[in-house]
Amino acid sequence: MTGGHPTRGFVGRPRTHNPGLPPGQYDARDDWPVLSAEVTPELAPDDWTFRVDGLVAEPRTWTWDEARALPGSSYEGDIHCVTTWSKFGVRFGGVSLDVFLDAARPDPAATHVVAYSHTGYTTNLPLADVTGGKAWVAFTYEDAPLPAEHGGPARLLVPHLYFWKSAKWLAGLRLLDHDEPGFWEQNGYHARGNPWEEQRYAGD
Ligand SMILES: Nc1nc2c(c(=O)[nH]1)N[C@H]1C(S)=C(S)[C@@H](COP(=O)(O)O)O[C@H]1N2
Ligand SMILES: [Mo]
Repeated sequence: MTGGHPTRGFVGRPRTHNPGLPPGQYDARDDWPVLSAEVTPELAPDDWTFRVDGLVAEPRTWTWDEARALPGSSYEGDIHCVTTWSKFGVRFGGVSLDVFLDAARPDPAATHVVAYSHTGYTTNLPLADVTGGKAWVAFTYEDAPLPAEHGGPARLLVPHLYFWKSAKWLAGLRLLDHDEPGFWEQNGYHARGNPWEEQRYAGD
């Protein structure tokens, strides 16, 4: 017997039996697959804008410089794609959606949003899933500019839902008083997409 400290175990996460892994997911480790329905657009920061419209008191559009000048915040945690890969401990930097929504002042009747991309991609979310510090307009990944294929210059980040909700090349949010299925949701995917409840397809 010695009086040594107990060992901390091995460094790194096991591929299975990871309590952070939602049901049916695997740990993609260093891989970050690209999943795009569109060709990656050539979208320079100077051509990027972000708009909040629909059921708001003050529809607003921000340029890149205006958005980058807002108070920033970051997300460090996990992301989960419905195609079953998850990534652990990733870091995105950006601006909380709360900052944009507070400026536009949502109508009390607003219950849902449709996020839309500069390419035409859409995805729907309950307003409650993009407020309260749960969603970002993300500009950086691991402290470097977000790569174009991953949605740069800016994407939506809603990490507590399946990653198809995190619209790449984000152009805006439209606030609605009802739910309106987006691109994948019209094609059989779940309206909300909570990975912990395995809400992959409509009816799950
Ligand atoms: N504009 C746009 N955003 C999108 C998609 C897309 O096809 N177009 N795919 C979604 C899906 S299905 C996933 S899993 C993630 C993938 O992001 P990644 O390519 O950075 O891994 O983006 C989401 N956002
Ligand atoms: Mo996906």
